[in-house]
Amino acid sequence: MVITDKPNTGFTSLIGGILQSLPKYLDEKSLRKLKALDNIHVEEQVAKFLSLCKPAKATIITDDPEDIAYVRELAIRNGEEYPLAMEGHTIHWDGYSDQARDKANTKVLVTSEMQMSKGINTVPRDEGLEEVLGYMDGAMKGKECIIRFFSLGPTNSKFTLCALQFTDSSYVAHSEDILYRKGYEQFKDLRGSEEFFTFIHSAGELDDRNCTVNVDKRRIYIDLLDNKVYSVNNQYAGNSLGLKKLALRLAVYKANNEDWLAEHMLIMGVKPEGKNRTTYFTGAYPSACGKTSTAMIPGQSMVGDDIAYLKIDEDGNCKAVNIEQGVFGIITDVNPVDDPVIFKTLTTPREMIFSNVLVHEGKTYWLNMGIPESQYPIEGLNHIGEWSKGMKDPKDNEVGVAHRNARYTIRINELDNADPSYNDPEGLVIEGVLYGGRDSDTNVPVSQALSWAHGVYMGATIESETTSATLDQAGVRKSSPMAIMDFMVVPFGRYLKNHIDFGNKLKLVPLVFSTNYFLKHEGKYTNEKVDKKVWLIWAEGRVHGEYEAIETPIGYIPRYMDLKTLFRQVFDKDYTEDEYVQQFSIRVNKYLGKQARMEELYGDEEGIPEEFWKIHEGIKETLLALKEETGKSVLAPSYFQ
Ligand code: SPV
Ligand code: MN
Repeated sequence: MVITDKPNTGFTSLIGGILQSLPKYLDEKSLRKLKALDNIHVEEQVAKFLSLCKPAKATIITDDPEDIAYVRELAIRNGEEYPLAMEGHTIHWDGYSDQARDKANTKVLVTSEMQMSKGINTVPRDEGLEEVLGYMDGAMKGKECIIRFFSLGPTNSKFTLCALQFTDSSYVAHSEDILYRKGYEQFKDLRGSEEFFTFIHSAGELDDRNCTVNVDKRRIYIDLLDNKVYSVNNQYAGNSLGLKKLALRLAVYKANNEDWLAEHMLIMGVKPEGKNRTTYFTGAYPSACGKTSTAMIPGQSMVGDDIAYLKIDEDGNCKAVNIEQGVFGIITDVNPVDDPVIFKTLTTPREMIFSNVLVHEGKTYWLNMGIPESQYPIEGLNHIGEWSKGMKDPKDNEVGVAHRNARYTIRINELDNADPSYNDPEGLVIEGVLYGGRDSDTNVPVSQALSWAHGVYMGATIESETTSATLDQAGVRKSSPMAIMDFMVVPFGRYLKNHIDFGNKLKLVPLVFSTNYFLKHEGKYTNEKVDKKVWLIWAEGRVHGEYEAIETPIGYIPRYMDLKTLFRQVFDKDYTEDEYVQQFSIRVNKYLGKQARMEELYGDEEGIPEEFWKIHEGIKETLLALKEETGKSVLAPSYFQ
C-alpha cells in the first residue's frame, strides 16, 4: 500500500476506504472511544497506521483508571515487564544492544528547501519515509497496538501540546503513563483540529525475552513537516517513547517557528535557608555534568529534570513548565550517601519500572548502589539475560552487574523533594538559568553572565570532558551547546537568535550562570561534590541583589567574603582564601584556547547571530590585552577588584 504524507483529494478517498477498516482492528468499545473524540484527523491517523502496521488488534486507552490499569497489567501479561518482590515495582529489559539513544539512526527527514546545520543527521524525506514505512509495514503482526493520548505539559494550559502515541510495546505505553499527563480529555478540546503530534512506534520482532531482535534495523525518523515521528525496532525509552526526546525535536522546530523555547532543561525551586522564598531556575547540562545532582540538591525542590518549555507571559515574565510529570533517571551511582532522596524512593513500595538492572530473588541491584562488592549476587537476570559474574559478551567485554545507563521510571510526586507547583498550568516564573559544563582546567565553579546575550554565549559554548566512565578516551572535550545538539532540528544559528530575541522581549530577564563542578588542581577536584549547593545559593542571592560580585571579562564571579559566609551557613565549614583563589582565578590562556575551539566549531556555520561574535570578540580582545599587560596567563580574582 502507498501511504502519502499529507491529505489530498486522492488521499481523502483512500482514507475514506481505510476508515471502513477500523472495525477490523478496534472492538466496539475502542471504536466508541475513538468516535467520542470527534476528530477526523485522529481517526485518519488511527486508520492509516493500523492498516500499515497490521496488529492483531488495537486498543484505545482513555484517561479512565480502568484503561490505565489495563496497560499496566498488559505489560506484565505480555512479559515486557516482570513484577518484583516489592509492591508496585517491575523490571523491564531492553535488548543488549539497545541500551541508549541511537544517534546514528535518528534522522531528520528533509526536503531540498530545508536547511540544517552540520552535525544534524538527515535523510531526504521521500527516501526516509519509504525506508521507515517499509519497516513498519506489518511490524505489529500478531501484537496488540496500544493507542494513547497524552498532554505535553500540564493540561489546560497555554503550554499544552497534544500527543497521540501508537505503540505495540506495553512497556512504552506504561512508561508514558508514569512520565506524562493523561490527555484523552484534552484531545476533545482540540475541537477537531489537527494541532497534535503523532508518534508511531513498533518494537518490531521480539525474542524469547521480549526484546527487539532486529536492532540493526532500528530507525527513528523525524518528520517535522507533518508533526510525526516514526520509531521502529527498538525499546530503550530515549528511542521509543514518543513524548520524550522525539517530541522534544518536534517542539524545538515548532518553538523556533514561533516565539518560545523548547529546551533540554531541568526546572528547580531554589530555597535559601531562613529566607522563606522559592526562586525558580532552569538548567541545561550535558550528560555527566551534574544535571540530576543539581536538580536533587538537598533542601531544594524539583519541578522537572529533563525537558522544559519556556514562554513569555503578559507581564513579560519568563514562564516554564516541565512537559513531563515523571523521571526517567539513571540509577548508576544512586546510593544513600550521594542521592538519599532517590535511594529512599527506589527502595520503598510504589509504582515504578526498573530497566536494565540485575534481578536476583526478586530484588534489584545496580552499579555503585552503596553495598560492598561481597553483597552483590554472583548471578541473576540482567540486560544480557541469564548473567553470572565474570561473564563475557560476544565482543569479549565483561558484562557488569547492570548497564551503566540502567534506569528507573517514577512519577515526580513520589519524590520527597517534588515542588508543590510542578503541575501549575500557568508555569513558574524563571529568574535564573544555569548552564553546566565539565572541564578540569578552564571555567570557574560558578559565574554570572554579563547580560542575557552573554548568557546565551555561555550556553552555546558549554563543553564537557569525557570521563573514564564513558567508552571514549578520557579528557577529550566535547562541545555541547545548551546540551541540546542531539535534538537540534533547525539551523543552529537560528536557534541561538531565537534565544537572544526571547530574552530581549522579557521584562524580568533571568540571570544566567555557568557552572563547572569539575575543576581540578594537580589532578584533584578543587571542591567537594556537595559544594554546588553554595554556588546555587549564591546565584539565587544574586537574583535578589543580595551579593555584590566581581566583574571579569568572562562574567561576574563571587566575592571571597560572601562564599566564606555561605560555606559557614550551609555546611558549617571553613572556606579558605587559598581555596577561593585556586577556584576563581581567571585562566586566561585556557579561556583563549576554549575560544579558539569555538571559532573552529562555529566559524563556518551560517547564520550565527552577530551578537554572538561581538561578545566572543569582546572577551577575546580583553583577555589578550590583559595577558599583554600583566604578562600572566592566570589572574587572581583580586586583580579585578
Ligand atoms: C538523556 O540522555 O538526555 C536522557 C535519557 O534524558 S534519554 O531518554 O535517553 O534521552
Ligand atoms: Mn535528557
